[in-house]
Amino acid sequence: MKFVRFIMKNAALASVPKHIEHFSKFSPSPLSMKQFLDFGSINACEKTSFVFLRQELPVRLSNIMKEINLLPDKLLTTPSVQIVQSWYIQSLMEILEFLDKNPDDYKVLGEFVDTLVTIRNRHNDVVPTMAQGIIEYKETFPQDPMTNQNIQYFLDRFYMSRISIRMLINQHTLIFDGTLNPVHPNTIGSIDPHCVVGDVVQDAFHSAKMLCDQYYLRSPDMVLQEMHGKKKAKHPMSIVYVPSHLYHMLFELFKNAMRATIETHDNSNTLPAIQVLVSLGDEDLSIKVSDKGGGVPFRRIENLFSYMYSTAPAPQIGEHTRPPLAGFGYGLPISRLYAKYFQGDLQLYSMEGHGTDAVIYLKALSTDSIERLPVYNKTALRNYKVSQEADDWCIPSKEPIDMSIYKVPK
Ligand code: P4A
Repeated sequence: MKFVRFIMKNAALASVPKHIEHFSKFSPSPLSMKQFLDFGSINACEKTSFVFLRQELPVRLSNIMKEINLLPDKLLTTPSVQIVQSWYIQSLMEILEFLDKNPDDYKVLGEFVDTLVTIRNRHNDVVPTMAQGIIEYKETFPQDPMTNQNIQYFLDRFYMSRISIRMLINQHTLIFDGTLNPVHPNTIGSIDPHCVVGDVVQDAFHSAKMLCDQYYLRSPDMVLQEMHGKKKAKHPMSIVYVPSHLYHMLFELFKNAMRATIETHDNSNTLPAIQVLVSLGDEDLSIKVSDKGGGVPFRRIENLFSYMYSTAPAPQIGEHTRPPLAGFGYGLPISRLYAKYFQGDLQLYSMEGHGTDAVIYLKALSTDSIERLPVYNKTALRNYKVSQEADDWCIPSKEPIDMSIYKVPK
């Protein structure tokens, strides 16, 4: 019996490349907020969602697995990246099991929910494990041509794919686990059709403030202003959105703003407040978080979003560790992906010597909030070819050249 199971398992494993080939030929299907809400409406059909997901999840998994396979061997063969890849293979195999099952059998639908929960848990630590892979690669090949740019390109697409797959899994498991959400009865899965932006701003601010007080024994206040055109907003502004995504972004921005504010005013008794402006237009709902924390030189802004530059080895036990407000890790790049996931963005406008404005742009209309998904194709493939060629912009020389040698004698 054990032997038969061994053979079966290996037969399934051997057929994985063939399935990846097949499913990666399909483009992922981006869903709109409306489609997400329809899956969770009164006449929501678990069977429809099941039939959609047993196709769509293999498509999204296979598209990104093709890109994992394009990583240079030196990164792909690190122990950590190998583990992550094995999780993707295992999860793909588990979903493929449902392709020949009967959608009208309620037991099949129940097993599918259980499988999705197992898969979600398996992938919980993908972000720190990939980060460890980057560390292993940097340690083994300190000066390899695989550039910051290549790693940035891959991880932005890889983490965006992961956000989207977890969104699909969360929606299905939350809506069809047979219970109502007792804490948030009006949410549909993880989506709040009336997500009150000001409330999420307050929540995220207060969490960051608690951390800040704990470590610095002080914290700046916040002033919140909501605008609708030229008028002050009468009603609290709301959008159709995933509150946990918005909270994640705001929490990150508040931690950064507080750290910068405290570190630049450490010999002052007062701290300038963090100003938040929520502005609703016809197309965008924008949230600006402004601080007077001294800002960052323009040259360094890109580094704040870089996976490579923000991947530092974990502090050894006993070693001095940075406070949790440091905003280390992947806070900003992942926050920007959350904003981009539903067609928004997150940008920093900093003025060195003064402070930083961080702006989250979201779509005001749910009809514009459509998933932004990576697709594996020839254009993507081109971005994995590591160029050995020289840059097409000059390297600025530090020493000005001696112009006198060009002087023409009179
Ligand atoms: N000034 N301004 C910011 C930072 C500094 C800042 C900062 C020193 C740099 C790194 C960091 C956290 C803060 C800010 C708001 C932001 C981002 C950066 O949204 O005031 O952690 C890596």
